[in-house]
Amino acid sequence: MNKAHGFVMYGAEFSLYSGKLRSYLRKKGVEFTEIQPWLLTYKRFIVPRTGVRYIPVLQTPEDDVWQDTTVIIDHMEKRFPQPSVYPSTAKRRLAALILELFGDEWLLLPAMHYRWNYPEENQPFIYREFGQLLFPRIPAFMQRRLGKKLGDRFRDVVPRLGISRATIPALESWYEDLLGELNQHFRSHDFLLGAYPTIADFGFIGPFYAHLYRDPTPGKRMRESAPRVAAWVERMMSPQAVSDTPPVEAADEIPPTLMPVLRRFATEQLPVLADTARIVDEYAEGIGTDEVPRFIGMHRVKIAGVPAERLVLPYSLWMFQRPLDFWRSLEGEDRFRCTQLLEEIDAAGLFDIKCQHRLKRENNRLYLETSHPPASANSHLAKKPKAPP
Ligand SMILES: N[C@@H](CCC(=O)N[C@@H](CS)C(=O)NCC(=O)O)C(=O)O
Repeated sequence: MNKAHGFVMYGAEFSLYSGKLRSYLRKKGVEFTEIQPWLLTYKRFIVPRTGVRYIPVLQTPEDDVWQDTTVIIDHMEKRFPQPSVYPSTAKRRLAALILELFGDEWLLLPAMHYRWNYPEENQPFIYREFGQLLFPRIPAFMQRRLGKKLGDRFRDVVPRLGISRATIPALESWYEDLLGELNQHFRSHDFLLGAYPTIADFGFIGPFYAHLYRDPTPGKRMRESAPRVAAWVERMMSPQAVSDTPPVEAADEIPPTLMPVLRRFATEQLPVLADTARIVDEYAEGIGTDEVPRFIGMHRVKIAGVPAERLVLPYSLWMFQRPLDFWRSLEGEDRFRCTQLLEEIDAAGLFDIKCQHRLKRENNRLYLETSHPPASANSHLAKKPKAPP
């Protein structure tokens, strides 16, 4: 048990990335308190200390305040290295990094679709949750009204992710096939890469908990058609930590039942990442400023094989740099084995994407790596610790 008192997580049950962090802290056995941020917590603490309006946020006992689950997990891994969530062998580690990216950034599609496109069952539930979180002290009917106002901001993003009348049938059958593959996988394995959770599981649990398990419509479907996936969600969210003893890693092998899921990354997400890299490069060469915006226009992509228009998301590219950097750092036998893996999942051609302009994350914002954030970039962060309300 990683006993260090005083970690505080600001997060919500219905928030995708909060589920990822909560699961990580529990599996690592980190003791923490969770605070549900309401309106004033955002105003007085989250925004001044992080400069952005995202959850989850983790506050350390030393009063460092971190946002972004990937960054938080990497800080925590340095502090609590055992048992590591990063496999020590090359092929498994590459697969884990790819699957974190796939879970975080691509499984957002079914998550957002099922939450927002089944209004009768889901929306009263989710509007109430938004309202209760942000305005806990007002009457229920007002909570629902204000919760709707906030929820609709998320709902309005759905079509801009490429989820439309044209893509929905293919997206649903794609997701059902994925559920089937995972259900089959969890017949023989407790977690994605085998006997213990890795960063791959934490990438997947975000969309799979808050939206696909917990929201009424997709939750019912999952429990009925893929009960082993539902059982994995419950394992991932249970308070029980994994053992302190570092797991002895098996040979550097990927469970065969996981290969279809890795192929989905290669055929679906990878071409979108390649096009994002091209657009970020154009942006950097053109009028681009040092800070890279959250969205750079729209691009034509395919979703579940169907053409769609979608927002260009530079953050996904920042996440993609992780497996890419790891892959580029490899030599000899490790490089050979990972090349084989990429070939087996049909990713070899595209994986070595040219990212002429790398992205870096500073003060919770994205910048072109060749540039320096302006001196004023820190000025949006409060220096003095403030007590959360
Ligand atoms: N990639 C970030 C994303 C955080 C994020 O997008 N959080 C959502 C809730 S799950 C949020 O706060 N969104 C507010 C918004 O988009 O304005 C992470 O891993 O923490």
